[in-house]
Amino acid sequence: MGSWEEFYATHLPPSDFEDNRQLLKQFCENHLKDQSQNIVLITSGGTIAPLEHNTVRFVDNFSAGSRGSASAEYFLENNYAVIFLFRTKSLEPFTRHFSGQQFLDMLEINENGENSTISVRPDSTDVLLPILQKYKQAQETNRLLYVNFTSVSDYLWLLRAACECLAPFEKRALLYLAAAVSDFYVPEEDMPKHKIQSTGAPKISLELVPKILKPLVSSWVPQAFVVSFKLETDDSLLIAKSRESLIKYNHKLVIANILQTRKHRVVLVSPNASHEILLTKDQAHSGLEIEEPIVADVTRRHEEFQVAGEQ
Ligand code: PAZ
Repeated sequence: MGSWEEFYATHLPPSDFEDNRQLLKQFCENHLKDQSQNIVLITSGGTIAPLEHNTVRFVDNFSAGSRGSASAEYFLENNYAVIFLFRTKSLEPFTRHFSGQQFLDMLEINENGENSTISVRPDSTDVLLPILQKYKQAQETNRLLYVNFTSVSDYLWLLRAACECLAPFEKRALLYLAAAVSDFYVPEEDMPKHKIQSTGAPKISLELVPKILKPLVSSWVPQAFVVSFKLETDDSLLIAKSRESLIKYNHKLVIANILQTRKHRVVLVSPNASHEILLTKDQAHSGLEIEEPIVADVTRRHEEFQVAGEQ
């Protein structure tokens, strides 16, 4: 595995990097002045590892962005300013509630020739209104910034840029790293320029992506409250791997989950303890999302962390 310094030295930033950096800078400057404003960076969705420079094929993963997009809404409800760093075409806060044709089904046409209008079906107002109100409130208070990425390299560039802007918030900054970032990639110098031809079975050799939590915790945002996520498919590894990560990177919390049960069970692993959040079937049927108690717990810990720092 190459070092993270080597990664940035050998991989170009995404083409819209400067624009996004300016947006991040502006958003953070606007909120920095208010001493009572907490801010969270949420990463969400998977990353691709391209196999060609002119990318036709890539290695991807399962992540839909449900965790990150739902959490963003709950952080807004807890009065955080939210930077939502998400994989292009993965779920986003507010629009995540409507998939496929669901949104169109909520509308009706009031026929009047050229003056026809559209309105929300009366039986859909109850669903749409609260979501729209919360979305508008986030927009009007300028508390939600969307920044998107596709490849693991784009993600790493944007993550570092976001951290640079978050560092001045010190303890008020919370990093909630829910994205499923590829552990493997093809370095740019080893990638063919054009589409791999199907004249023979290709030999693709993947390298390890450098572990970015190390510089992030120790140098980029050393005073922030950093929460990482750990996904496993083997339950017997979950807690041990989470503890290993806490010891290695020295951050505050790992939220551990298993692929198949991630929507109703997580374990919050801190250096001294672990705490399970488990949704009952009734809670899940009544519409409670696990991100609501997760975010309540994380914001409480963030608050305690800030208060402890003042003493
Ligand atoms: O995006 P999603 O809701 O489908 O899944 C969420 C998740 C499992 C990607 C997230 O909870 C997580 O564990 N992220 C970190 C994955 C890892 O790198 O171990």
